[in-house]
Amino acid sequence: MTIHREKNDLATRGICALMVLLGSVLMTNKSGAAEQPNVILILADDLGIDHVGFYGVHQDRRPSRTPNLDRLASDWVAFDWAYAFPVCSPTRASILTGRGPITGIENGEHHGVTAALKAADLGTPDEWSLPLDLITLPDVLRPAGYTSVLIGKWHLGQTTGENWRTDRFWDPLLAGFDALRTGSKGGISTYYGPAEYEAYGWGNVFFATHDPNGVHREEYSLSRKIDSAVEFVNAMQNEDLPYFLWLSLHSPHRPYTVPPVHLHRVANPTTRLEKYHAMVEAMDQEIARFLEKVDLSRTTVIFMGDNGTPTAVALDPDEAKASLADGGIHVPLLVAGHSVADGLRGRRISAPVISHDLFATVAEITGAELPAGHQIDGRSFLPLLKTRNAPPTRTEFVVSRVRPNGLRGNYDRVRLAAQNADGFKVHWDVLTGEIEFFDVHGAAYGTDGDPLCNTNCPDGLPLGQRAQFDRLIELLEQEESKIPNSPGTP
Ligand SMILES: [Ca+2]
Repeated sequence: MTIHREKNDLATRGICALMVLLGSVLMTNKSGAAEQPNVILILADDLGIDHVGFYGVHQDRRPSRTPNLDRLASDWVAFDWAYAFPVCSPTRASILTGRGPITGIENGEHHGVTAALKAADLGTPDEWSLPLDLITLPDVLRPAGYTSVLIGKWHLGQTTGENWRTDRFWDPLLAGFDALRTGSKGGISTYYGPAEYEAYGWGNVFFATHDPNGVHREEYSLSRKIDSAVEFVNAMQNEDLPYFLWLSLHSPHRPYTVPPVHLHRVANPTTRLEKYHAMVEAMDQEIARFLEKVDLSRTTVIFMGDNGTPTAVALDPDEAKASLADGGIHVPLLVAGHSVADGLRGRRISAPVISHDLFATVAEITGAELPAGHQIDGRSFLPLLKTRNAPPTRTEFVVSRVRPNGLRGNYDRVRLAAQNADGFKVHWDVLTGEIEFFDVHGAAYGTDGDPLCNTNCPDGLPLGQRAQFDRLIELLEQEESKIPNSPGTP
């Protein structure tokens, strides 16, 4: 399935202000219906459940202060078992396409974003980007009348040509977004000042819609993105055309940097953990500032982390980003607003969900339809927001960690994990053959805990556990069989 997009001209994009861009977009989209809610996805970068207070993962270790998220959890719907991929880019690709990296459910198609695009490679043509022809969430939202806008981190594409300093990279406009504001191609090198704009050597190209004169002020990056989001929401509040806003925060990803003093209460933060505490608290406070401007009667808001907390600051370093251990993939997820039934506010959901479910969920919320025959892995969890005793929308899922990026062979890491709604989970290191079987729900909350068994475990398992193990192994073998040039022997 191929989708054709009009290629926006870089130079034109560079001199257009956002609302000019939006004006042309809105004229070409079909008339939006007033009952179609806006959708805002706030994605935190590198925030696992261990640093979000209300999850209470480590009773003996202090998480970051998140008073606003904690308060929202009592008024929003909070998911206790939400998962993502263990690093940035695969999670973002899964949200945008509704598919896991390996999938291959349709004629061998997959997005193949199996690892984070590297900073050093973001400008070189041999790194792997999200493929240009895949159908994205903004692609399916456009015919439903939606305008899609990205504020913040992208991390899914590099240049399409030879000269990475001047050629166009595989940017969000090529992925279907209608407009961009304050953000960056990948991570940022500093949270203060114009150096952010130089991250990965691509200058102010991405930011041209934010500041066409190229004059950048010294300010805190997080606050600048929140300012952009507030400005956008205010500009759209009198429109009857719906929008999808992806507010893709860089926070609290490294560099671990002390935020402005008015945004946190950490006294003299000096260690990485203390700075991370301050960054999470600042993010929590700035999200609250943004949400004050959002009309939840017309808008559905989703807040999620993109992967687990990094090793340097995780409360358990063995359960951290880049790992398929629970702490590497178990993320906060909160939903509120138009799509949540009144009787479900404050409810905790124990059904498992995974990042590519966001695609299907947002599509259902907005009334967007997939092109005929197009298949995705994600399943809409909207029923869980509408009905108190709705059954789980999925009972199992698979996550992966494969390097190098792109599913092109010569792998140095192929790790898969499958988990079910009962909390049973199998890790498989395909290159070494190591297999471990866990009861995640039975372990300390939010950790894998001790494995029930390893490598030769079926022999010693009780019958019920053995059935669970066998099913998870079956899922893993299916996933592994789809890896091009797979190194494994199922
Ligand atoms: Ca991340």
